[in-house]
Amino acid sequence: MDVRAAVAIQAGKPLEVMTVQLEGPRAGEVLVEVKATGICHTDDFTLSGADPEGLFPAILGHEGAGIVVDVGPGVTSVKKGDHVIPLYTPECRECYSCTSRKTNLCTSIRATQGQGVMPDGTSRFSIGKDKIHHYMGCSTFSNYTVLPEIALAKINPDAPFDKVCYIGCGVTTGIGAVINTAKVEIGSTAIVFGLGGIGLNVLQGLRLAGADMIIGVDINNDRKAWGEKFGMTHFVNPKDVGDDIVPYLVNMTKRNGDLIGGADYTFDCTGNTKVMRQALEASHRGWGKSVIIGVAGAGQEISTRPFQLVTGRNWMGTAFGGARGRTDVPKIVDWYMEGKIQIDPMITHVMPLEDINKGFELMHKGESIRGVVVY
Ligand code: NAD
Ligand code: AHE
Ligand code: ZN
Repeated sequence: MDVRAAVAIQAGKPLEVMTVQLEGPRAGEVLVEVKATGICHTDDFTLSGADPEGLFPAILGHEGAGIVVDVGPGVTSVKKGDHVIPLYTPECRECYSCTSRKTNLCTSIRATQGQGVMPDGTSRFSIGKDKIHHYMGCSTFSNYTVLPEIALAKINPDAPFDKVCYIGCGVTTGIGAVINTAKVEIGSTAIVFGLGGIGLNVLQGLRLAGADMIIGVDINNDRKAWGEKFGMTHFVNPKDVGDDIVPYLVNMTKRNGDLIGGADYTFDCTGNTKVMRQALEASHRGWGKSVIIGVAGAGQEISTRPFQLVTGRNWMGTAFGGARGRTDVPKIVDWYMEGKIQIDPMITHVMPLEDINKGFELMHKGESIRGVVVY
């Protein structure tokens, strides 16, 4: 069938909106009409050429919501008409990783996902005779896409697509990093570096978890007001602090006669490796947990003095907030429907597919929190 898609033809170039061909679902696969998709910083990262796994041409987008329109042979968990959220971290419930119960990182189709193809090694997207790569197993910058059934979470049909698409990445990543990965307790102190589409959701996760002191750090002063909306108690702009923000934050988090200082939990939501180091070193000696959420470009590495770890700080990371998509995503949609979490205010811009490059420009200028394409 002919579908409308924004195609990443080449790294560093704007997406090109065009008609491409999509083949129907094969065994174990599902055809989804995408109704809305968020634009995540990771789409921009891959489009920039910094992603070691970046392939071109490709149809990017991994933060969608839509309706099942057809299923291939053998599909049992979803049917025509179901409302679904595509999962870039699938949940097969059978592989070594899923059955370990130690991780959300299902490995059953990770290899082909990274190669931009379906689990059988072929692509469903093409322009004429030329193949177009899938992206993160989702390709939601197309009004129709095909996914394996293990990569679809069935959700409440009353949930609005243009809001809950954000649960396909940003909301789940931010809240999940707090609840599933860091396991923050009531009364904790926390520092969130980077108050964008992910960091604000870390803030709302911290508020849900009952953290006391929640410090937000961002180089964009406009993010102070945003942070305050989602539970931030203090804001720091590193540009106002001078050379080294770490001692400043460590001092700020001293409480109850503590002579050392440092936050119980810190989160990097910038993708900047220098910030990741600051986040680790601003966590508390002896027990601090520092969670890397940001994605860093090809060739970049993190460093710190090993003494930081010897003295009990824990450096960890999270993908999709540690969420098991088919199990957890429907619950997060319900939290939204019940008013337990907020999404609407963070969706600052809504646009048709034709304007998707404007969504990327707004992100670059720091003007949007989440841009959402509605089909
Ligand atoms: P965003 O562009 O909306 O927000 C980034 C924020 O960081 C901005 O507010 C920016 O001003 C701030 N910032 C930039 N440099 C900074 C610095 N030196 N110090 C303090 N603040 C700084 O991006 P986003 O959508 O929130 O994504 C954030 C990161 O998380 C990206 O790297 C993205 O690729 C990654 N991500 C990871 C996962 C995961 O599963 N691990 C999921 C989604 C996104
Ligand atoms: N392909 C990159 C890494 C990109 C990355 O870290 N992706 C995150 C999700 S970001 C969503 O916005 C993730 O889930 N990673 C786990 C995985 O298996 O990809 C690289 O560096 O090669
Ligand atoms: Zn994302």
